[in-house]
Amino acid sequence: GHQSCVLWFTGLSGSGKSTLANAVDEVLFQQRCRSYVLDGDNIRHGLNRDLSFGAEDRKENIRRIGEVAKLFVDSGQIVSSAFISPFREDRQLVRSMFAPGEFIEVYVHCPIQVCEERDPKGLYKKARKGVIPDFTGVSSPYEPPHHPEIVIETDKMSIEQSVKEILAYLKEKKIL
Ligand code: GGZ
Repeated sequence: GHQSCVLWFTGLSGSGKSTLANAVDEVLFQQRCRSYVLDGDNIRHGLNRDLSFGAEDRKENIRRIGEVAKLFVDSGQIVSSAFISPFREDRQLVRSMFAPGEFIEVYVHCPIQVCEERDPKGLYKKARKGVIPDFTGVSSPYEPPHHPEIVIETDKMSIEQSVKEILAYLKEKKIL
């Protein structure tokens, strides 16, 4: 058995949040943990399809995701949540919904220049042209966490190494 918790990945578009969350989920599955990933694919396209990228809607996006994460945690799972979640106050609100130690903020740090070079969906290019308004890091702010539990620098570390670091944290905290 294992404890339940939420791994709250936060960072810029293209920083590697979803990739990391899915890689962690994969290893947890192999270790017979009950684990689930929340990301744009299953939330932004479903439950939150009515929300835009304006500040108020991002706030509501994160609030709802926090509530969903809480349901999964109550059901005994390890939740990996991968959203930009650019505002400190919104992340703080989600943190306050959980018991101490249950909310683990993972700052997926990567210089914007590197995210922009990766640009897998061509979104930065569109944002620079002004085709996409309010784009995080270009025309909308990203507020980095002051005291994240874990920092992963995806321009310096492999996915494998990053996953190891996160798993080591979970073991150290006796979640695994
Ligand atoms: C930022 C945007 C925007 C704007 C569309 N700003 O790299 P992606 O494509 O796959 O991930 C980004 C995703 C961000 O959604 P989140 O729900 O994580 O954002 S937030 O937590 O701020 O609510 C990006 C795409 O949606 N996308 N427009 N304007 N990212």
